[in-house]
Amino acid sequence: MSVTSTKFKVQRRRSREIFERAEKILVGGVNSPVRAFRSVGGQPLIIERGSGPYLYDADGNELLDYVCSWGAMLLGHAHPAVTEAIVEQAQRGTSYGATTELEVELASLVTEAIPSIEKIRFVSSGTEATMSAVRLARGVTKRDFILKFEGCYHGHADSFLSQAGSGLATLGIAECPGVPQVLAELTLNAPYNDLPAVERLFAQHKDKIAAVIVEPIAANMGVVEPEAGFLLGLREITKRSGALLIVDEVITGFRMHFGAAQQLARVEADLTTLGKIIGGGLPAAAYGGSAQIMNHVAPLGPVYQAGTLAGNPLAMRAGIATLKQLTRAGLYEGLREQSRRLVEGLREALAESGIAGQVNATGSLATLFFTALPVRNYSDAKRSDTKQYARFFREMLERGVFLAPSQFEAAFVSAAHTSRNVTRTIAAARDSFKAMAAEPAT
Ligand code: HOZ
Repeated sequence: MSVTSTKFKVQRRRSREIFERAEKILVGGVNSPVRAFRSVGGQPLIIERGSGPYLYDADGNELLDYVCSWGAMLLGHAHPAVTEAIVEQAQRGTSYGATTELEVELASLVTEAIPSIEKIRFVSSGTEATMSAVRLARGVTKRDFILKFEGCYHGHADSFLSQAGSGLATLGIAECPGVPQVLAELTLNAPYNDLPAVERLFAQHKDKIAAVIVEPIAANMGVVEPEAGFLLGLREITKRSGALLIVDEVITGFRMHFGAAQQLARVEADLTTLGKIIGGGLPAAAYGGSAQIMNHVAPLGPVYQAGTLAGNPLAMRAGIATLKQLTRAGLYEGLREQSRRLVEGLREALAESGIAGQVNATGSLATLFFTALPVRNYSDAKRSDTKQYARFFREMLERGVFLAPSQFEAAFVSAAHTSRNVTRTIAAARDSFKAMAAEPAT
C-alpha cells in the first residue's frame, strides 16, 4: 500500500498574533532560543495543548511531534497515568520546602536502575545538575580544569559554553560573552570520539583536570554515536589520572532502556547527571554517584548546592508515574521497533531522492544531516548543509510533522508514536525530498 502525505495550507493567524505579542515582551518571543526558529525560518509555533504523539497549535493545527519537549516526553503528551498523578498531588500542595517520601521513592527507582548511583541529589534542571556535578568534582579532586567535547551541550552554566552544541551551535555562538576569561580558560575541549586528543590534554594539564564530562550518545550536535571503546577509553584515562568521569545522561537516561546509556557501554560513571524523562515533563533533574563522592555535598560535606524547588513534590510524582510506566513489558522493544522503521524509511526515501545525506540514529534518537560524509564529531556535523535542513524542516512542518527546529538537535520518538504515525512521517519525508530535489534551495 502506498501512503502519501498531505501538504495542507496551514492557517496560523492566531499563532502569528500571539507571537507578535510575545516578541514585544519575551526575549526573541521565547524562553529558550532554539524555539525561535532562527535557523530554520518560518513562524515559530505557539502550542496550546499536547496529546499522545501530537501537539496542537493556537490555530488548532495538529502536529506529529518529534521534539517531545526535547526528549522529556518519552511517554508522549498528557499520558493518563502521569496526568492523574500530577492532579492528585496538586490537590495536596505543590511545594513544601521539606523532604517528602516521594523523593525517597523516585531516588530508589533511579538508583536501582543505575548501579553507579548510590546517592542522589534532585535539582530542577539539567543545567543545575551538570553545574553541581562539576562543582562537586572540583571540590573532591581539588583541581580546577574540566574537559568537555566540542558539540556536546551540558546546559548553560558558564563552564560549558565554549564550542557547545544545541542552541549555541544553532545560532553560531562559539564563545559566550559574559563568561569570565579566567573561567573559560579552565574548560578544555576535545573532538568527540577522539581519545588521542583527550590523552594529549591530560598530558598538557597533568594533575589539573578535575573531570571529563561527556554525553554517552551525543545528541546536541545532532545525534552522534560514541565509537567502540570511546567511553571505556575515557573511563580508563580518568581513572589513571585521578580525574572523575561525569556522564551526562540528561537526554539518554531512561531513553534507551530502563537505566542509563553508560550501562550499555559497560562504563561506570563517577557522577551521572539526569533530567528530562525522570521529571515526566515537569522540572526535575538530578546528579548522583557513589556515596563516597556524594557525601562531600552539603550538609554532609562542604560542597554547597541547594534549591527551593529541588525535589518538588509535583515533579517527583510525575517522575515516579513515568518511570513506573516505563517498566511495562515490551515498552522499550516497541519504541525501538518504531524508531528502526522510521530510520530505515528515512534512509530509503533519502536514497531514492538522490539528495546527499546521513541519518545518524541510535534507539529512539535520530538526526538527518545533509552531507555526503559520515558524521562522527562536531566538525563533521558542521559540514551539513543547514539550509537544506531548514528547507526539510519547513517541508515537513507543512505536512504536519514537527522536527527539531535546528540541525544540531535530535528527533525524539516517543512510546506514543504508532506504526501509522511512522508510516505517515516517512511518506511526508519522501514528498519533502521530492519537493527539495525538484526545486533546490538557492
Ligand atoms: N537546549 C535544549 C535542546 N537541547 C532546548 C530546550 C528548549 O528550547 O526547550
